[in-house]
Amino acid sequence: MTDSWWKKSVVYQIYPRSFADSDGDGMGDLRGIIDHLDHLAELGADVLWLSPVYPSPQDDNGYDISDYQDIEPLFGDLATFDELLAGAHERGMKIIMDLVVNHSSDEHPWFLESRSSTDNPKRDWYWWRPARPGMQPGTPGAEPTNWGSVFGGSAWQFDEKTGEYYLHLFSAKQPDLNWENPEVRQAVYAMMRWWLDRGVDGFRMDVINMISKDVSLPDGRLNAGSAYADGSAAFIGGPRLHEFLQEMHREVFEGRDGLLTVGEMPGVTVDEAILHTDPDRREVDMVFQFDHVWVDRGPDPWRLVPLQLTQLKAILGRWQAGLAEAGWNSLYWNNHDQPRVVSRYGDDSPAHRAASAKMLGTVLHLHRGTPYVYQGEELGMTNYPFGGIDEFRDIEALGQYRQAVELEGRTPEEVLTVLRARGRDNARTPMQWDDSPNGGFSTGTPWLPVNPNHREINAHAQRADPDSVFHYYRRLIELRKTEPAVAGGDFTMLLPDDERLYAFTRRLGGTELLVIGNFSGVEAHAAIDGWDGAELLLTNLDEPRTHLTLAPWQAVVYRRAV
Ligand code: TEU
Repeated sequence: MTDSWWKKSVVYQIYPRSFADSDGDGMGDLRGIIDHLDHLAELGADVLWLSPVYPSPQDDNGYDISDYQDIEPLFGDLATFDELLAGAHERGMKIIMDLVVNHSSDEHPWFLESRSSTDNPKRDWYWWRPARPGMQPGTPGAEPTNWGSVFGGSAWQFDEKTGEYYLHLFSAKQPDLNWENPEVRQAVYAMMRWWLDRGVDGFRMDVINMISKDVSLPDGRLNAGSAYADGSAAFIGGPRLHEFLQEMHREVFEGRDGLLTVGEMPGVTVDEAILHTDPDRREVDMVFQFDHVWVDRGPDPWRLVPLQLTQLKAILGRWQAGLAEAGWNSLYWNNHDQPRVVSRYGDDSPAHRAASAKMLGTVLHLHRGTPYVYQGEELGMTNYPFGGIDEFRDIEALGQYRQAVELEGRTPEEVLTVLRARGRDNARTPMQWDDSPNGGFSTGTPWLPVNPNHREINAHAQRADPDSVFHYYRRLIELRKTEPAVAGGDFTMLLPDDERLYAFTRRLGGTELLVIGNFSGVEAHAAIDGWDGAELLLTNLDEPRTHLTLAPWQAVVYRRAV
């Protein structure tokens, strides 16, 4: 791919069920997105990424797909999809689809056939295995491996009908597709071409670094206190991953221009990411790595670890340096799986919420890479005040809670403390459009409650306020279009040992930018020389009174000629 327009672009992620409900059933839909395209165009988004909109039993909110070539009736139909695509294109925005092909739904016709008998032609499209030798099939411990699923419990589901187990790294309703089988791969490529022919502009590829597995399926290491093992060594960055991605590129993307591909890759290393994103290797344009959102995760999954800024800088600095020559970074704080960043790495109290949201946006967008904005991030939306487990809807929260409390002897309170801070439903409460009872999201009963703070934090109020997080994000995105060093400059980290200030420079030709963010509630001075008299391009608060002394949660971007 020679054409790298996406280096100058910003992607906006839409989680359709929580974005805007046009028909009052409490669930967002495609018409709701069409109704709000102007909000996205005004913000300056170049690309919209839609989380899955395909027919699905909704066990994992659409990441369990039962038909890859249609639209979920709750969301609309293909005609409405075409209208959405045209509406986005008219406004100069592209649309990329979520591609979920590590697994399908157990209700997909492929799986229904596969499970029907051991000699069905599609049997081998999924991972079927007999019980552990010498054990009674279907009894505890007889699973083919000791792997746990991401959502709690075993990664294997026993199927009475044929007496074998199938692999599901996620929910039992998400059986893993067997990419070793060339028919599976060709079926996926044909489906991808069908969407591109329809006019979509690329794909975000769900857990794409899990599609190649070590076919010997070895047991994983069991950590003390956990009921199941982590099997990921056998399926993260597996033996044929590069081969499969290169084949996909040849079969699907070769000869097509103007597209964007981003592979979601939990656990990917910098070295692997260089190989995946080096344009000469023809795999994907960029990957989502996870190191910087796992920085506040300790060895014990049910204990919160506070953010240590020096670690965050070490991680992101390593990614910046690693992909400086070949490859390209994606940049994100938020998505539908992460808690709200202002509550996580910022300060969501009324005094500092807006400033810290703007500071976090500044630091992220000024790194080298393509920034992603998750719906509501441009408003500084916060985590939801969850009470008990009955208020969560996410299959991950519910499954992990069950395993931790019922099998591993954790107390409900310790598990809830972590779910409230880190649970995925924090990202999934409805978009806050205005101060009306359901935040303008729906006239019915929202599938997940709207955050009560929508009365203060909403798009309507922020569009009217030039000082809002929304207008700040708009200016930040605009800066990428007007200052070439934002997209193209090289990156140098400064002050790596400072626990409060995140500081770096970007340089392109004769222009250098200095970016500093104060990740704390106290004033802090940056001991950096040579910036007297530099032009202040952007700040989220008043101009610093003293040179390079930042107020709590302040961000500054300076420019100088070099
Ligand atoms: O997420 C992949 C993934 O690794 C998640 O398990 C994530 O790390 C975790 O949920 C964080 O708490 C993708 C999708 O983004 C997610 O929504 C799906 O549930 C998952 O794949 C299965 O399709």
